[in-house]
Amino acid sequence: MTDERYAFVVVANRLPVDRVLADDGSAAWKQSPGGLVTALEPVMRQADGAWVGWIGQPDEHVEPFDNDGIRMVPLALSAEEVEDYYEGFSNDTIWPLYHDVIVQATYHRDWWDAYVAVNQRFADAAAAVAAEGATVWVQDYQLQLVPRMLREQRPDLLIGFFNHIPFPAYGLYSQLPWRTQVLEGLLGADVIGFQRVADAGNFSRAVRRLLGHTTRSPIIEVPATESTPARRVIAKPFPISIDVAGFEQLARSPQVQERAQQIRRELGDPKTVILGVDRLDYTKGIGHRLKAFGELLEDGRLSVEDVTLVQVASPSRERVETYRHLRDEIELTVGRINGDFGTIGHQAVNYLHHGFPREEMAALYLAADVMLVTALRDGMNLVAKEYVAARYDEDGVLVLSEFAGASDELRTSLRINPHDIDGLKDAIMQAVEMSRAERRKRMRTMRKRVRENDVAHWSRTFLRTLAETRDGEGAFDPDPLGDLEWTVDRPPRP
Ligand code: GDG
Repeated sequence: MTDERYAFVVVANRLPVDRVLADDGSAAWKQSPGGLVTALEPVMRQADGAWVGWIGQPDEHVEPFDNDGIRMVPLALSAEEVEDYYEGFSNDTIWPLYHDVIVQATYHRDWWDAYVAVNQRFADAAAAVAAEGATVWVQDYQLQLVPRMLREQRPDLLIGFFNHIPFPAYGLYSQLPWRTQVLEGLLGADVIGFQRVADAGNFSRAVRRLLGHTTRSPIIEVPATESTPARRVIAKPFPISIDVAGFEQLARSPQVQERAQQIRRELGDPKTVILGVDRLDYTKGIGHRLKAFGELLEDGRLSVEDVTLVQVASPSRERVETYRHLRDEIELTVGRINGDFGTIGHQAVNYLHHGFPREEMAALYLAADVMLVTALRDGMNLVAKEYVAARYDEDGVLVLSEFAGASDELRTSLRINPHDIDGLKDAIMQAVEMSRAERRKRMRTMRKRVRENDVAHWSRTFLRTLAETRDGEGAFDPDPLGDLEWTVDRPPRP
């Protein structure tokens, strides 16, 4: 490990970098894609802190290093741990359970044992690099036990936890064989952040019912034990966002604009380009979207001469069986639609199963008249916010599932229930036919909202709430947060 100590430490399953091999065979680091990285990276850069996380490859032992002003503290996982803790418990137990069991959650005691052991190692690694009284911010569902494990070793720390995915209703959560241990793990934090009001409510309800603690939103009273004093924990929503200004700047660059026009030309200059961008995940409702689009072609309400659907489905979790099935199912559906409705000159669905650079994503957003976000359940959905941030021309229509956290904020999108295929079809038609004046009005309102709540606002609000849970003034040193305007708009103490 390292002897250096940091006043601000992020703990996440993954480090925000991937190891790549340069042409000459030497190793280099490249920023990896994904919601969490996109959201936290700008904050870390400004805060000059340390980030504890897995390198992304099994059995890789790498010494801590600096990357673009962020201290990286890699944690090694064995192939077996990756299988049981990551692909197993995290992605095949917690992920489906927390996304309302869209697919069945799998419960294995071996996976749970690995989850406990790996969470302990993350907690140990964070404890080793955190300075006295440091702030430690633990991220996401893979590390729910870390807050308590960390507090047991280091009661001096200020501990935050943010859950990027939904927290399920009690009726579903109570399936989890280790439901009390997970709640107790999370309650080791001083502040537990969720995406939506409903998620925070579900969590508090589970705490009341399973542990019997008193809750008075947003406060949870954790009673004293033989060895620990009584504590107050805050559980409330902090809707995550993106680097709005950075994204808009990218979209405004001449190269991206040129590329957006080129994309439309390459698609054969259709009247309407519809776009979907998702990790290939069953939570994203890609199948529902394809069904609606296919039926619109079949009904003759849309024609392939006029409309093209571009679907980016970036590869995800390909070692988990459910994901392999999903890929087969989606690709079969795309093939059917193209076979049934395509012509020599016009493809109905342009399906892309690979990742793209950020510039290409921005160009796709600019090229798209209609953006489809049809998630069956989604913590937030940053793609929806990126589309809005990219549309500096105040054009484009966002069709947005009410089951994505983003729909709480983006209220002038066309909000849909993706299970209601007829409703989804009507919304797509409304989007395709919407007047320029109405598109502008709706987009303007959404742009105002995302500008007000960008990722800096998200992290600032969370960290300020965290700092204020500590008795007395100045217990947390705000200096590492530099330009984040730490002291503005202090809300009243809860
Ligand atoms: C989890 C929660 C929550 C995707 N493909 C490419 C690419 N991406 C980028 C998108 C976006 C991010 O990945 C995806 O973020 P989402 O929010 O849409 O979804 P999840 O990955 O499921 O994220 C989610 C999020 O955490 C944050 O809290 O919103 O609800 O599930 O930024 O642009 N980026 C690039 N190439 C790709 O091919 N460059």
